[in-house]
Amino acid sequence: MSFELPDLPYAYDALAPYMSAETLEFHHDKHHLAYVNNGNNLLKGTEWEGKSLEEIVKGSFGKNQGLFNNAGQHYNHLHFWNWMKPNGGGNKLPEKLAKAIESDIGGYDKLREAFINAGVTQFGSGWCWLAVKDGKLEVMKSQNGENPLVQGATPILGCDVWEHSYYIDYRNRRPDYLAAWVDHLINWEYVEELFEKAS
Ligand code: MN3
Repeated sequence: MSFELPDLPYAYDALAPYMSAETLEFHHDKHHLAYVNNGNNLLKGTEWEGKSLEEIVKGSFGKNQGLFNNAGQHYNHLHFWNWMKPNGGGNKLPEKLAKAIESDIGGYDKLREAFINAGVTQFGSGWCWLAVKDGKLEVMKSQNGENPLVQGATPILGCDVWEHSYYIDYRNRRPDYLAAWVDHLINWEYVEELFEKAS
């Protein structure tokens, strides 16, 4: 199978004012498309041709850096578009997820603080995450195109802290972008769906 760029699950202007149409046009139509095209070119003739995206991401990590970068970012962005929705975010957690966050992280406020802190302290490009590892929820961060899959965990929520994700709307204010993202954009239903699959 080859990588394909999906349509956004909402209109380009649906996430404003927290994420502008201009940001989504660049981020989806140019950045994600480049990962798709580069990934397809680099996948050709490798042992991972015909494998699932997860298998490609895990298999190419540490073995084929170029392919991994693009496959990892394709995986991350496929989910990233679905981790957001209009009128999302805040403490509106589905029940099962709320219980797990309470017992594993200490509640929504602690999760919010730890998640934003992970994104703010990721030096340079990368991602911050909520992932399931050994049956427990954990906040993580990663550099560049890496994600919790290569740390033996399953990501259920992730925020892109590459500058291309926020510079048009927030300039250098990454903490403001992360706070707005958590408070207004997270699609908790999609997070719950991935949580159910992972646990
Ligand atoms: Mn990105």
